[in-house]
Amino acid sequence: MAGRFITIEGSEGVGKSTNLAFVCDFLQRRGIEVERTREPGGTPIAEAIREVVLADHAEALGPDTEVLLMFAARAVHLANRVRPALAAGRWVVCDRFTDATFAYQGAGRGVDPEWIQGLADHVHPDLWPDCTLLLDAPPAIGRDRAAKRGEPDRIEQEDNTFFERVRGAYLARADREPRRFRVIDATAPLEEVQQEIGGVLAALVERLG
Ligand code: T5A
Repeated sequence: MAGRFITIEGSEGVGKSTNLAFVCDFLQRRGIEVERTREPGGTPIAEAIREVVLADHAEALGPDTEVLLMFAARAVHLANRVRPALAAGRWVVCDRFTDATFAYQGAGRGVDPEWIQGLADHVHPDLWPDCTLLLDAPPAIGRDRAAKRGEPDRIEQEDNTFFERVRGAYLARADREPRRFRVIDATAPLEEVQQEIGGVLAALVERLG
């Protein structure tokens, strides 16, 4: 049986990595084989592209280049990691996917969403997540949490209005695709957030497992 594809999205520091671990653990306890991964990244080449995208450079790295790098990383990640895992029947749990490109490069940087859609149609015409958990919180909360971890990367250095646009774009996408998205209030204490995610996953395993 083909595997399932679950993604976790949200603005900086909302708790994606923390809750990704919870999701994997929840599924594994139910006997599901899980492949945990992230974007940009997830394979050696895609991780190398991630370093280029997130590092500070003396040379300008414009929005179009950012989009193309995200899709270059995505193409190799899908080919060498995600699709083989799905074909082997594993559930792929991925920290960010194409929704992030619409939110960050589309709404954040002002790149034409039709162009992003065209690249998505080319790179993964047949593949969208079965379920996307959107962790939602005002940017100030996520950025406070993320700041405790250390120096911000190139994208984390953007201002609050950038992250407001990112948040707005995610919520708009969730509104348009209510069957795929589950919006989780990430301002709640972690225990409550994970209780809600557990409820979503239990229903998902029942429906898709
Ligand atoms: N990107 C990515 C694009 O621009 N376009 C794309 O197409 C893609 C795929 C890297 C960057 O790439 C960009 C977006 C990003 O800028 P990333 O690695 O996902 O993406 O980077 P971040 O969003 O920066 O991820 P972070 O690791 O910063 O944040 P997380 O994973 O959301 O947060 P996490 O789990 O590390 O939690 C942060 C802190 O908060 C605490 C945790 O314990 C931790 O200390 N916390 C809570 N505290 C209180 N209450 C809760 N409910 C909490 N939940 C977590």
